[in-house]
Amino acid sequence: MIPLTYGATAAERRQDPTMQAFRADRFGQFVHWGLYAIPAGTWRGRTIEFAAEFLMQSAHVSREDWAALAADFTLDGFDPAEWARTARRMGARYVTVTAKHHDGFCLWPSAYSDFTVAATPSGRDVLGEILDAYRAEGLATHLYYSVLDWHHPDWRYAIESDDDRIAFDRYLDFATNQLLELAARYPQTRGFWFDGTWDESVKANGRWTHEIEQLLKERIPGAIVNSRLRADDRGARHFDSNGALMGDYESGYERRLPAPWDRSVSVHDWEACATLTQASWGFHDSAWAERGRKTPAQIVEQLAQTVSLGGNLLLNFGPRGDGSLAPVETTLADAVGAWMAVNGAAVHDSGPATGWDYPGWGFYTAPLQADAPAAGSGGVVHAIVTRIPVSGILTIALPPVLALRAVRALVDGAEAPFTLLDAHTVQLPAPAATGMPTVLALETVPAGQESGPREPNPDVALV
Ligand code: JFZ
Repeated sequence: MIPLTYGATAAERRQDPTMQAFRADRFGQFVHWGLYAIPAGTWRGRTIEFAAEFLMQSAHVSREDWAALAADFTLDGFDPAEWARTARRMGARYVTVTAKHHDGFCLWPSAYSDFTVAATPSGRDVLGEILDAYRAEGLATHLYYSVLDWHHPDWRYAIESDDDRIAFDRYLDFATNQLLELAARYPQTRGFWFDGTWDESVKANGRWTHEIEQLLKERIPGAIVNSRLRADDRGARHFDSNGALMGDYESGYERRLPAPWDRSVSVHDWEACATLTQASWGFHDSAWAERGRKTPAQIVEQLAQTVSLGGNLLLNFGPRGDGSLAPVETTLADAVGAWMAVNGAAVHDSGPATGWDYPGWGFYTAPLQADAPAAGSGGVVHAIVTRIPVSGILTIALPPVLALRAVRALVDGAEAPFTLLDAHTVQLPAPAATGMPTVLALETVPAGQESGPREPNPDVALV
């Protein structure tokens, strides 16, 4: 064991109500919105095929020219209630909003910066309006905060001189002030999603990352903080030099997921974030961004894989410069939402199905229970079928302690006939292709009790 002062603070995963609620939510909406949504990937006629929120850097825009965009932040199509309804209909249970991204522009009227919504034509507290709108729809709210800041003169990428150290210490005071300001203004914030922490300057300040996490948790008891904030005494990130997770959940999965069979990841909480387009988080108005745009079925497959491995999925939306949602994003949200309305029981309040091996044709999820019953006690496991075998046959390998009593499709409650190959292996006709994953509720009982009485399955919405 390497002795550490600023390493991991908890040996076990959190089990308090706030953390349990976050875990059970499973599906969140990420919102990247800021000045970068106005040029939307094109600067002075030149489209840059890179993430829109990086345009200031990728198009070599000066601070002054970038700051001038604030005059065009006019909110002409801004309707946060519509964003929130879209997220709720989609089945998201929380939202993470970019309070400040790398360009330093603040969506709230921060007392510590002159580069905020207060300097835009409306002068409104845009962030506060967004958070209120989501809470009105019943979603929990988290704040994204970039420590990296291209606008602030004291930001440093590395500490190479005494002057750098003095400037960067001032910068960290500024960031602390802003974060405590956010906690004071928006005390209903459930979590903080830190980003822009990968540079040498931050890695050399593991102490600050530790202290700000503790301070935020003092101000907002139960606040949830992602691992991306953290560095330890030696600059190790996410996991400390002894391999223990820092922060409350791992936030390293970005535009990728753990392998479907890799159950090792479910020993801690984690959240993956995903883009709808190829690689832009902010709105990118271009043919380039449309290449590789994900379909509803792809999103649902990612969600199923994530839940089966004990993670959350944070799905990104990038509203347009005027504050309206692009129709292609609302259409996607509604298609995912239509699937969730029928099959949400396999996602919400669910997690890995203990003892069930990855079947290849999809994913198993099981209800999260505070007092998890013994693995052999039976109950419902959801089979989310994402890859229909060409044989047309679905094979289910049951954990040896369980027997199958019935299989029902969530979409219509219809019971599917199945055949026992041996005590633990079952075959059934694969569901018909519909373009979206089919969810089957597998009703299990302890092995030896499979002929017992049948009860109605409360997960099945009978139509
Ligand atoms: C960061 C930001 O730079 C980006 O604009 C967006 O906000 C995203 C959610 O986070 O981008 C990253 C951060 C980490 C990795 C890749 C891109 N990573 O660990 O691979």
